[in-house]
Amino acid sequence: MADCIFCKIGRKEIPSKIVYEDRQVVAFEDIKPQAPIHTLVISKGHFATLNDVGAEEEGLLGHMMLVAARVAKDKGLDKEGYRVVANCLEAAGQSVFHIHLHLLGGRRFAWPPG
Ligand code: DGP
Repeated sequence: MADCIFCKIGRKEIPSKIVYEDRQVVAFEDIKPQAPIHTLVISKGHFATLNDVGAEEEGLLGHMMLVAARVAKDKGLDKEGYRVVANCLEAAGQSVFHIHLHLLGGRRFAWPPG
């Protein structure tokens, strides 16, 4: 999508601190971190929300989770724990309409979430 900010980050048209990249995904640091570690994992392909991802993308979604776990391990969070979140639509707090996982760590998190 030409005007999607995360598509632009994926194409390197907008700078970001990339920590991992492969054929399907890019992981980069969140510009407005909510925890000492806050990394986003995005798909390279454009899907506005989780509602727009079909069953044929099961592999992509699984890959995004595995990349989040891999980055968590790279950042030393695998022992103390971390949270992986996907917000879908405004009521859940989605502000960028391109699917992404938030990897959050480095502090304790409340449950239930706010
Ligand atoms: P969400 O609200 O779940 O859609 O999360 C979007 C996140 O994206 C939010 O934590 C802030 C982050 N973000 C928005 N614009 C940019 C940007 O241009 N660069 C980076 N690195 N992060 C961004």
